[in-house]
Amino acid sequence: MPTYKLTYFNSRGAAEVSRLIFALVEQEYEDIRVERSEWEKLKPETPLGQLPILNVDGKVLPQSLAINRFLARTFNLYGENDWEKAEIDAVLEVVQDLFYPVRKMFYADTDELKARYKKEFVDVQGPKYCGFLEKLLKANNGGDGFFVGSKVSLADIVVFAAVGDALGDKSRDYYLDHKEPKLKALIERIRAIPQINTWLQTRPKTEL
Ligand SMILES: N[C@@H](CCC(=O)N[C@@H](CS)C(=O)NCC(=O)O)C(=O)O
Repeated sequence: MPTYKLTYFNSRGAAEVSRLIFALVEQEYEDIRVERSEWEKLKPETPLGQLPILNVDGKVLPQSLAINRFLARTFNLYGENDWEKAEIDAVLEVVQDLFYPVRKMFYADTDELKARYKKEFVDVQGPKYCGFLEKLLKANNGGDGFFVGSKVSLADIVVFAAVGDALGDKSRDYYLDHKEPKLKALIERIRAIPQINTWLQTRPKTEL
């Protein structure tokens, strides 16, 4: 069995989907959390000067989405055939679309702009993209199972991380007080998976 080391900062951020996958499949790995003070020294030693990175038996992979897909393929969470993989990709792309306005809101220069983008997000883009997710979810088994096929996949984990977990308690204000009952129920189903729930209870507590 390969040895896995995941390096990121001490936050959920771009590493949490990978951590959730490791938790779900109960795969041992080293969860390395770099302090900002250590980062300047480590940065030039990383492939792109960015985190997260995944080290697998000495080989180093950058880019969180590549890492997530690699782990999903390795642990059989990336669909049963090419069509299912494409359906999973479609869900991942909706989440990427959802993240554009989220980033705009977080990186706004002034409090006034931040408030404006937050309102736009809560009123317009959040419901739009959560509506897309609800639609895709309902297209499979009426929305009472998972996004794709009959078992949990990368799609469910990514949506859980983005919509149910990314902003911590604030996630509820931003996304889930909307009208997407199936999406809301899926988030709670994923949260209730014992391995996921154990990770959520025991992981380091961080704001983001
Ligand atoms: N597309 C990349 C973005 C990576 C990225 O921007 N990482 C940030 C943290 S979320 C980083 O390493 N910042 C420190 C730096 O650039 O010095 C990914 O998803 O892995």
